Amino acid sequence: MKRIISPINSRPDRLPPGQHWTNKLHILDIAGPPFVNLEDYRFKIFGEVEEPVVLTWDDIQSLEKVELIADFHCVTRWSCPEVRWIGFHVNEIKKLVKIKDTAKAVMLHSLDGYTTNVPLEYFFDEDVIFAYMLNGKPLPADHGYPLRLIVPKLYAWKSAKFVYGVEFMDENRPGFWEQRGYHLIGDPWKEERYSY
Ligand SMILES: Nc1nc2c(c(=O)[nH]1)N[C@H]1C(S)=C(S)[C@@H](COP(=O)(O)O)O[C@H]1N2
Ligand SMILES: [Mo]
Repeated sequence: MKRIISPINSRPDRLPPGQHWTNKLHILDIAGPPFVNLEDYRFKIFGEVEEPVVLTWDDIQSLEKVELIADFHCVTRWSCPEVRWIGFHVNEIKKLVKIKDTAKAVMLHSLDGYTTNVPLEYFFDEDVIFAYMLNGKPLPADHGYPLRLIVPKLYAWKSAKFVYGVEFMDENRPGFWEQRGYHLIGDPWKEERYSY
């Protein structure tokens, strides 16, 4: 299994401005965990791609496994150090679909109705994975079972839990929190908390 240690973990400015360390992942979501039956679960890749793809849970398990160790920064000012995730790297998506040149950003779609947008240059980064395990165990329901995105270099609201779809978009359109004033990018080192 490939191991990635997010480069943010070794930066001298490791703790972004206005954040404090906590040793716990606080649970934050808009509606609580949805009920998921893995037999029926499907992961869809669509939008600005040549041919959309639909994966089953077995398909996801057959993708190359990676382990990511990364700090997790929530916009509500807590940061949790060295969280251990296992899943598949976002580059696996490039092997499954041909992304059109018109694609500029992705929208993550979640089973609780949540959405969040990530520009392509942040999405296809060395430390971005779709995770199905946390600290050596299957993702707990509260933390995004069965699958979630992890984007260590952006605030945690971009790390969509309960994900069922990735939509490639021709512009960086706002998701759930972004429509309510959160920043369209969300870089913690630039304190991109709000869009105003
Ligand atoms: N589907 C979904 N994903 C979500 C959210 C949500 O409400 N729904 N909340 C986000 C926010 S604001 C944060 S801080 C993190 C929290 O992750 P955790 O509950 O695993 O700590 O999940 C993010 N992903
Ligand atoms: Mo958050």
